Amino acid sequence: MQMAVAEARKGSGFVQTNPMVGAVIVHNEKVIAKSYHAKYGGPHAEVRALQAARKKHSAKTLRESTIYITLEPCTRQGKTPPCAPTVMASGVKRVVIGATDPNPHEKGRSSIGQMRRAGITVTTGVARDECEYLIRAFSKWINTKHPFVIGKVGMSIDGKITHPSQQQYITNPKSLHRVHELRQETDAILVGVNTIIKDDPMLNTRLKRPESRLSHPTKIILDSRLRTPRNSQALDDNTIIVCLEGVSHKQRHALAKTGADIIELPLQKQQGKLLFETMNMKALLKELGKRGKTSILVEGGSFVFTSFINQKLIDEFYIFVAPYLYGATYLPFTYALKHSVTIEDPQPEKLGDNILVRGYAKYN
Ligand code: AOF
Ligand code: ZN
Repeated sequence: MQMAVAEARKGSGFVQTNPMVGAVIVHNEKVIAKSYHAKYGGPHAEVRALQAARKKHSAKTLRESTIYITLEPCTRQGKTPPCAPTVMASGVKRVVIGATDPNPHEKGRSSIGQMRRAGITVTTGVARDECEYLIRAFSKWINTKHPFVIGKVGMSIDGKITHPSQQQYITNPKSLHRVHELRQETDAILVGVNTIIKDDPMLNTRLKRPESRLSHPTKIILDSRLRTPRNSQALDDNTIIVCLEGVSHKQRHALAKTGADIIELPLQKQQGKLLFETMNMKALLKELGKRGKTSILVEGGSFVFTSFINQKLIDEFYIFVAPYLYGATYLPFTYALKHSVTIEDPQPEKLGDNILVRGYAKYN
């Protein structure tokens, strides 16, 4: 199943709004075929793996084989025919499944029962945590139509996200590589306008692989009063600028010329008073979900992290910690929080001299 998870990950960046899925076929303890869902709308993982096995092996071999699939086979005609009948027709004797299908359209029509009634031995829940983790964005989006939100921060041990030498990254190249793997996987990357003004980042995916195998997330800039400089590197037709109602038409027109899409959110009021500069992030997530964004990576800065946390909207944290103390002069990860956050079951990972701590957020 670990191998099936690794197969699934090969579809990273190309399958949304569908899930990443991998499948491995084993005969006499030998892998005879493996495959994955490679492209949105394309054939599903288990069907591709079965096709690959059939090319090289006899029907008899298949009848003696086990197929490992990270996700339960589907039962509905979607963009492709249902997979459960194909799995049953293949004659495999055993099916091992990681995660059950969170798709509400599949609820109550589980293929597990169907396959068992057809005489196949079905085992479920193998490496369930990894298999569910693989499809966490899909699970949230398919059920709520809001994207899954990952908060990614690189900081010193004392929680600072800026430091004395502005030119250099706080975290090391290994951490940076993980960040680019995250960008490859997510549909959008979100930053505040201050980050654009100060750093002029490109916000693209940089991994050592051909351009055709790279996926660049849509760049989202939170910019309530449209202060984004027109020559910013991040501006192109894969950019969304989010502003508040009432911005200047002239400025809006000028920024739209770069190809960027501009979303205007309504002004918020509390007890009849206007709340300047506060954006309703939930309204934004709804808008992004409608546009088919299943996941977004929030990359800061402090004001953006604070707003998202105060509105309880970050689902998972990726916190990269570098071995420095910078002191009070520099910007903190967050400003005042309305409530504390617990990282549930934190998963530590050593990346050279950096430590990555990741886990789901629980708001207290
Ligand atoms: C995938 N890839 O390998 C598997 C999926 O519209 P369709 O036909 O592509 O079907 C999408 C649904 O199929 C999806 O919501 C999920 O429930 C199920 N399984 N989907 O994209 C796969 N096995
Ligand atoms: Zn399917």
